[in-house]
Amino acid sequence: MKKSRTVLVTGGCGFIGANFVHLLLDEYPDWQVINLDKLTYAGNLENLRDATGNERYRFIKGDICDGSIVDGIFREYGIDTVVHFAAESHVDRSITGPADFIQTNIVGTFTLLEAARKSWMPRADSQAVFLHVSTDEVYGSLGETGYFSETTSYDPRSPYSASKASSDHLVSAYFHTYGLPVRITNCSNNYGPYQFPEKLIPLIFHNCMGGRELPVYGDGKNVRDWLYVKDHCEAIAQVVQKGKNGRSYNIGGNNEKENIEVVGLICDILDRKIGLLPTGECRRTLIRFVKDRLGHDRRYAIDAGRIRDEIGWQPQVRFEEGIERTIDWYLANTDWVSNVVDGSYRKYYEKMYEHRL
Ligand code: NAD
Ligand code: TDX
Repeated sequence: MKKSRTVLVTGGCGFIGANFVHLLLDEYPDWQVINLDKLTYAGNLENLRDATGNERYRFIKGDICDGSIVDGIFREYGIDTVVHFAAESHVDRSITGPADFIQTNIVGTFTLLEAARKSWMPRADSQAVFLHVSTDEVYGSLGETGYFSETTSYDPRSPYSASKASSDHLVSAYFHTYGLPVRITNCSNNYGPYQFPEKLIPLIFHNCMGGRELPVYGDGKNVRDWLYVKDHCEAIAQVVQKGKNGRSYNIGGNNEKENIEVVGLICDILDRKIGLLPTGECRRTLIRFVKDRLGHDRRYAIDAGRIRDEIGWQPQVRFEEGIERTIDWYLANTDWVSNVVDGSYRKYYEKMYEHRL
């Protein structure tokens, strides 16, 4: 039996957050969702167009670093669950401009922790959960062998992963110091609907559609462990319900692939689904090896034994199926992609949704 909850989702207009809000509205009928999102370049109200008018859903435009907004939400809605996605999430942007990453990922997480502490402590309701959504990148880079487990030492290499590692440490500190009921999930690379086309898979899709070059960093042999986004969202919902406070859970897809393999596969799927390029060539001819990302982590791979054994979660969607589904979604939503790429998504609805506490 799923208990009723009032969930503050932060960053619900981004890629994983929007998929998570859809999951809750579709499959958790007793859960109310308050979505706090600043609508940075990565936040898109189009992602939650279907939720408009749903009485279990409320959107609030605001910054997680703004203590008065966050405190007001806890007071007004009686939040008993926080699922914290909001972050600056793109490694390349963290290399060229780290300041926003420090502000949102560290100061923003701190602001939310303080609001939860003031609202819930010293005696938090037994149902209260603060779930911090984090990444496997906090563990650094693997060589040819081995896996990240929850006991692997933190060794972040980019400003992005360092900011996420800092926020993970703050979250843990609030458990040890104040007894705040926190949980952390560290997940591998996600793919699926609504991913911003700066990330590898949607970027390659978009460039393939326009017959543009496909940039592959370095030798293309860096390895990522890909997980279909709906599997990640279900894992998070399970950790909210069945996880233990003060504990972290690694989430992964058991699906290691070299980048060049992923890029080649997208080319092949598109050649098959929509035909060759107008020149008669296959899309693999668009691949270009370009200058490597600074500090590019070589390999990520997750040991997801803890969440499997303690919570019973395992990925359901095989990569071959998930990538077909993802390409089909992007093909059916070319307007979504072009609105993002030409910037027109920024104009939609923003004013309509503005809410002052
Ligand atoms: P995203 O960049 O697509 O979305 C981030 C969302 O947060 C956007 O809607 C943005 O408007 C919002 N946001 C940013 N700064 C904000 C602020 N100061 N206040 C309020 N809202 C703000 O990110 P994503 O890929 O959906 O990732 C979500 C979370 O999951 C992040 O914490 C990320 O570190 C983590 N994560 C992502 C992946 C992945 O593969 N994408 C893997 C593991 C973990
Ligand atoms: O144009 C590209 N060419 C390329 O070769 C891009 C954008 C990426 N790459 C490579 C870099 C990585 O090895 O592809 C791999 C995947 O890159 P991204 O999609 O940028 O993801 P990554 O850097 O691995 O980080 C992602 O997964 C972990 C998310 O962006 C993070 O938020 C998450 O924590």
